Amino acid sequence: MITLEQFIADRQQELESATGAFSKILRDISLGAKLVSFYLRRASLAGFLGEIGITNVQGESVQKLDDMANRLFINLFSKNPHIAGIASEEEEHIIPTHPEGRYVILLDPLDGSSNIDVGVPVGTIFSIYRRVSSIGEPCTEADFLQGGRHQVAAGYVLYGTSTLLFYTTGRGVHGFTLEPAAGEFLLTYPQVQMPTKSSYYSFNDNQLHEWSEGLQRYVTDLHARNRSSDKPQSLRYVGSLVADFHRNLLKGGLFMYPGTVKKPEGKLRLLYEGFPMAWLTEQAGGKASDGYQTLLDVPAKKIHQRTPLFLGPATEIDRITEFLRNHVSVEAV
Ligand code: AHM
Ligand code: MG
Repeated sequence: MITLEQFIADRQQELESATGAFSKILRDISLGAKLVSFYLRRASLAGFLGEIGITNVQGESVQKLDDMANRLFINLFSKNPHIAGIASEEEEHIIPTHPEGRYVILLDPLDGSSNIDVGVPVGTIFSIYRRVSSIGEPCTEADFLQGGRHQVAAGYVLYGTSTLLFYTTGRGVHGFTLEPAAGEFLLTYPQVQMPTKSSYYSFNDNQLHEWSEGLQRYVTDLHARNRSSDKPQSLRYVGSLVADFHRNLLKGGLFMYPGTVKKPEGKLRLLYEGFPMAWLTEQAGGKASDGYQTLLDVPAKKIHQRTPLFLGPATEIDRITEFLRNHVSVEAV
C-alpha cells in the first residue's frame, strides 16, 4: 500500500521541489480534505446545513459548509510558508500570504453547493502555479493569471461514498482513496486513463433552446446516434462538477456546461474549475475545450472569469467543435 505522502516523496526529484515545498502543499490539501470530509459526514446532525445569509462575489448564496471549507483551506494555506497567495471562489480578491513563498494556489473549496443539503457528492478543486512575481514581495494577480498550461499541479477531492483525491503534476493522473481508520490517502488509481469511448453524457439541458444552433444540432445528433446504437450512451448528471467529471474520467463520458446566447461565457469558472479539470482530462488522454479552442489555451484575464466547458473523450469533443464551427451535421460529412 502506498500512501499519498510516500508517493509524492518518491517522485520529489521529478517535481523540481528539492525543498519539499510541493509535498507540503499537497499535505495541506489532503489534511483539509480529511477535515472537510469529517464535517460533511456530520453536517445534517451537527447543524452545518443551510445558508449563512450572504451572497459571494459570484452572486450565489453562501452555504455554511461553503464557508467552513473556505475558511479551513485558507487557514491551512496561510500557515504554509511555501504559499505566496490564495484565490478562492468565495473570495472577491486574491489573498497574499507569504512573500517568500514560491507558489500560489487557487481553489473552489466546496464545489456543487446546491447538493450540500441533500447528501449528494460534492468536491474541492485546486490549481497550483509557481509565482512569476519577485520572491520577497507580495504576490500579484499576474501570478494567478498565467494560463492553464503553466499549472504545476491540479486536482480535486471528491466527497462521495468514499473520499478520493485525484491530481496531476503533468505526469499522468493518480488517484487516492481515504482509508478512514488510518487517516491516510492510499494509492488506488495509478496512471488513470479516460476510456476513449463515451458511455455517458452529463449536461443540464434546461437552457437547450438558448444554446447555439450548432450545439443544439450536436445534441440532436447525440440522441440520433443513441437510438441507432446497441450500446447507447446514458445520461448521468448530478450537478456537482467533481462528481460528474469523476464518473466520466473513470467510465468514459462527456461533460459539458456551455454558454447560452444571452450568457455566452457560461457558468463555470476558468481558473479554479475549468483549467484544473482540463489539465486532468488531457493528462488522462481526453480533450478539453471551450467549444472553439483548447481550454488550456484560453487567455486568463480575471480571477473569477467564466468559461463554457467541454470535457471528454477526444472523438466527442472533436465532434462538438465540428458542429459549433460548421453548424451542420457531421453525420452527413
Ligand atoms: P458552485 O461552484 O457554486 O457549486 O457551482 C458550480 C456547479 C458545478 O459543480 C456544476 O457542474 C454546476 O454548478 C451545476 O449547475 P446547474 O445546476 O446549472 O446544472
Ligand atoms: Mg464551483
